[in-house]
Amino acid sequence: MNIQPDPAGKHVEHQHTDKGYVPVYTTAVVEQPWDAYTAVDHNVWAQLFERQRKLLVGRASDAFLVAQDAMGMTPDAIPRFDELNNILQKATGWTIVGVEGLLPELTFFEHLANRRFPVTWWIRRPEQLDYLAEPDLFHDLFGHVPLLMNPMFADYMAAYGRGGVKAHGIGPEALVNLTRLYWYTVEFGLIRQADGLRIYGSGIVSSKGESIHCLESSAPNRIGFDLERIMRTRYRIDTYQKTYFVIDSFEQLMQATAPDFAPIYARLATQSSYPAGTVLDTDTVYHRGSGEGWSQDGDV
Ligand code: HBI
Ligand code: FE
Repeated sequence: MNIQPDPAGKHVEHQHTDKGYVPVYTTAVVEQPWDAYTAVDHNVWAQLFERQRKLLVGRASDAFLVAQDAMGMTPDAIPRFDELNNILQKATGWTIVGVEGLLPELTFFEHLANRRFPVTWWIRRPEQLDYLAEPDLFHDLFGHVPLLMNPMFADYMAAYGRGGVKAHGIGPEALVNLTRLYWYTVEFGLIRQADGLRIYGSGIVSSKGESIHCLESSAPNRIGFDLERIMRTRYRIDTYQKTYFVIDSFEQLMQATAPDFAPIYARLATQSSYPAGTVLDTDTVYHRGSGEGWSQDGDV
């Protein structure tokens, strides 16, 4: 961990993870400085919110859209964390807490295990509208927070946090395996609905380009959820994903993460990991059919 003074005066520790360099800021929880947001900040929120909501019709999962509406989020202004917490806490016991940015993994896991989701308090600048390297308020609030209204997903996220605290105690390899699970579900997951594949991953729903790419491009693979397959699959943080994993339901996600992962980590430690674009003959691969149709391998 090398500590370098950050231009903004915050101490930034650079931490090596599977994502390469992840800037890690202070672990402090901060109050949302709502009165300090400028008209430019509120306008960035409004532009991103309206653009994504238009894009997500027919692309985001029903569960995501229903949850976001239930949160009462609008493009009118950056939402107030305390108002969202009144709604969220009643629904699933989760609350959001303001932070400076990415947290050390153990701190992050401890928050999740206690049903607290850390939300970056600042929003990107207008010139960063289409991409920025680390999660800002829009990525966290628009992308991650709504699904915490969904009881099953909310339970999964808390279980994930408990698993993260345990993995941290086991060691760095276990952590890398578990971070891949977060990446390919919470950040970039797809879910199968009767009317086709849909998005639930926060990294996708908060990204204009990837909301389209993940379902409509012929480039990426779309592979049925398999816990150990995911834990063995590397990923990149600076490009669109080469592979998206598809769950059937949040119940499936919850059941898959119920068992103790220690024996899985032990098994994975003896096996090599897969490059992000790998397709195995044991994979269930989804192919884009005509129109809305998606077919799996072996479908007639
Ligand atoms: N910190 N604030 C914040 N938000 C995240 O999503 C986050 C984090 N720290 C670590 C992290 N995510 C990932 O490495 C997880 O896979 C643990
Ligand atoms: Fe995220």
